[in-house]
Amino acid sequence: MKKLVIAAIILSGFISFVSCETEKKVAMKEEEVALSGNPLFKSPLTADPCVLTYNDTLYLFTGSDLTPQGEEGFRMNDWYIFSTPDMVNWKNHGKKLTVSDFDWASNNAFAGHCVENNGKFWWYVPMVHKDSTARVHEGFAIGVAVADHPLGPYKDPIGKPIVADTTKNSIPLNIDPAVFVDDDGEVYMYWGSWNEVRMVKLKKNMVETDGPVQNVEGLTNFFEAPFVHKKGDTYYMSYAASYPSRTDYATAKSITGPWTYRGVLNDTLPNSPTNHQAIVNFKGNDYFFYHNAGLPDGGPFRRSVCVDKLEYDENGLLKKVVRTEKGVPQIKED
Ligand code: FUB
Repeated sequence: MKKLVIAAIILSGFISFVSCETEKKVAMKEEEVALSGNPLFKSPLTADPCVLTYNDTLYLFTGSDLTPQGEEGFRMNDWYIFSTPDMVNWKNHGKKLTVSDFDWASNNAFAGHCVENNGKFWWYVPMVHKDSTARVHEGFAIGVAVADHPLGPYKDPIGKPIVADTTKNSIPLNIDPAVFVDDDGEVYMYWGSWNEVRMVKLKKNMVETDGPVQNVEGLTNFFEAPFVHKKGDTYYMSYAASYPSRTDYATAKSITGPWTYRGVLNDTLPNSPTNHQAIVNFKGNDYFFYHNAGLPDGGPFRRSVCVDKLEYDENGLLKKVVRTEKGVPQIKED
């Protein structure tokens, strides 16, 4: 009997040791999942993300804040490209486009957008026009640079902007282009800031407008940074709403609207009045890119790009983004 009791005690000890070890292994496995972390990069300061996927790689295009700590106002001269195969291992390819690549531009490398079409990569960017006679309003104009690969080299193919202050029905601040190539091959550019948003069709050559600049209705609280993506039959227009800005969104059954307002997608940030979003599906996962001022020496003019998950509900509406410091998990491929 005594021997039996001793054996039972040893057995139960062994069982609890084994189950403890199993729990530890499960916990370790969870810990072992690598995460991107937010902000994504400690240096340089990055802002205004836009993203595209090509050949199993995600390319991230950003502006860069040069404003010294404690100073006010945007100082931005260049755009960078980063890439990743898995959301955790990022490569900084450096400055791939700069204001001086455009003969017509003088300064302020604000938020751009790069898209693939006709086997080329078209990087639309706003800057201030050099020519003071072209500056009817704030002087911003939107130009384009083209390349054969997402990493460039990029060249301005026309030597002039596509939309400027002098364009009929343009707005005081012609910034934040968002270009969308629709399934039927038609191309549209949205842009806007300071509560005004516009849309124009682009010709197949990607460098000229095709028809008049149109007003856009239905984007309640629109402030700036329009961005269009499509899932299934639905077009989603996300944008910076009010100021300081959060991100709101609207949906439509056509790229040209009408847009139905759907509410808040990302709340206002505690430390940056801008947050400029971009949305992408990469290897089956949906991502929401944005910037915050999350580095220790960050601020409204010293911003940093982050990424978190984007989720849809059962009706195809977007769930509010949950911002994290961990970022997103590494994509593991079998
Ligand atoms: O980065 C300069 C401007 O701030 C961008 O063009 C806006 O979208 C806002 O992020």
